[in-house]
Amino acid sequence: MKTAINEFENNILNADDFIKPETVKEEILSKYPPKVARKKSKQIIVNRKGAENKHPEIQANVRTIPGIISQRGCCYAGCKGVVMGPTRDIINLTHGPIGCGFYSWLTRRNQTDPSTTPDGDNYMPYCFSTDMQEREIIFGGEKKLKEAIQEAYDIFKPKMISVFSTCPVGLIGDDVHAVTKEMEEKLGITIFGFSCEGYKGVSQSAGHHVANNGLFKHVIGLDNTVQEGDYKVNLLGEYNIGGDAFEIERILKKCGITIISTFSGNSSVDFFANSHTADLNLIMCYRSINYVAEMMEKKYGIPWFKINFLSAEGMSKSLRKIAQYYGDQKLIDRVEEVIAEEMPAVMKAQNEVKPRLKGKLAMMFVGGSRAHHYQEMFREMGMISFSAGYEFAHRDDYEGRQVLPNLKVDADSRNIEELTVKKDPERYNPRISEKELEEMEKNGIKLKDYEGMMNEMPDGTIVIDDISQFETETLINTYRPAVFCAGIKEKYTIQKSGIPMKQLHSYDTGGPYAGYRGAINFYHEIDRMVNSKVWEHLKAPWEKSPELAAKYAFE
Ligand code: CFM
Repeated sequence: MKTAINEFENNILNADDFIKPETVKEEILSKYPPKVARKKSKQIIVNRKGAENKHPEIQANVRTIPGIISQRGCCYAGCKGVVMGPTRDIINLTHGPIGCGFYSWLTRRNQTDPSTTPDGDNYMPYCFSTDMQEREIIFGGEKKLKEAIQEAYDIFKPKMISVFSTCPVGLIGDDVHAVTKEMEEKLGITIFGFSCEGYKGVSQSAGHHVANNGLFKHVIGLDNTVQEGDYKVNLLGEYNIGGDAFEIERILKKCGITIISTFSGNSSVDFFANSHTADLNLIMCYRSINYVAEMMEKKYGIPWFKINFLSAEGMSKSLRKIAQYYGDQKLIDRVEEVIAEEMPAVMKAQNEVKPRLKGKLAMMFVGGSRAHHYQEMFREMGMISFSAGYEFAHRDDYEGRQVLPNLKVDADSRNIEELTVKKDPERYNPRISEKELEEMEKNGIKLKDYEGMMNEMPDGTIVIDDISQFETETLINTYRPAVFCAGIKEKYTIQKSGIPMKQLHSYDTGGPYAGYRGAINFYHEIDRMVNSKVWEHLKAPWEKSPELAAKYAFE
């Protein structure tokens, strides 16, 4: 389908006939009741740099207005599904009604390869739940929880069990921590609980934080074995959706970089337990796991920096940053060799798709990091990320970490425990000195920093936090983008309006999209979707050229 947008070239945002985003914002707000409009106006931002070259402030991580259809999930989803879910050899037991366990079971395409750990344990194909009934809601569910832990232990003999609290558990006051402690003593394996009741916080983001705290308190640091390897890193916030982590592992290995642990794609709790022995933490998804990075730095002295392995350019930049960090000529040379080996195939694919995609618009509304990470990928195809937003990100994900000191801590955030972390008396070992750190900053290697999404988007783009169904439809109908990226809840309404829709959560059935081979996959996928003939057939033949036309008598 030929859309108005297709006529615009790269500089579309400055074209005279391009509908001004300010107009669209006004149009959206005019449909809301005044109170809602006031709140929403702070979440719909036209990204233009104003005075001091700063973009406007955005409101994020606040409650969704009741009645508005949002894309968000719950705290339990963030803790159990997102952070802990991809770990194959821990039994993740949902304490709650069966629906919570069932609908968080295998719905996220996080892949795993059990052959990479000697015991090959993999409980991910199973769904563990206490299947709470009215009985437990009235009389308490602790007894049933104890029995469930015992049963799981008897059948599987796992090395670790964790328990996730769902809404009713918090409401009736079951003490999962007392139960897990008692069972830990009884069974002699690591067992711990999460207070990740669905209603905590304002979205799944709260659950990430709860999961980070649990991992840090109960798992990280359990095994002090020092492994072989010249450059030992942890990969934080990579969940192996559609096999992304496999491709990243391939490339890092080729460069001679050892991954001690990935949190938590293709992971084992054995890797987590040992992760404090790494030299460096690389953060892929900042939103979901920055807490672990910060706490590991305080306790063990491991520095962190942000990388992005999505897009070929991102991959190369990140590899170079890692090599520069170590400053070892051997690694610097090896990284260049690997990039030179991988890039010809990437360029071939880019050159193939670019003429068909150049200047087209993409919109992406996903989670808390991908709406940013995929922009480079679209740029490589010549496309423009005109509108983007997160479901549950915080202001630092949009505007960068410099806003952190000004963040308001509201009642919903206060609900989530902040751990007090101190230097470990024996194991604290700062990997780099203050002087080296200064030296690195001078050379442009920024540690402990994230610039956020808005800084990397052109002027005149629209950024929307916690986008609603109505706002999505308005954007689509106004701009007719070449592709819209979001999740399953949005997929079919978008496709029905004639716009190709790519899921950036599950990747539909595709992937990997990370690394070099992933980028090639993604270019071809977008090209296939956007240039498919199917969109031409959206109107039935009789709608396009009616042979018979009728009028109502009153017309
Ligand atoms: Fe991080 Fe994620 Fe994301 Fe996320 Fe997610 Fe996901 Fe996501 Mo779906 S951890 S914030 S809670 S990158 S499940 S792998 S795709 S919303 S953008």
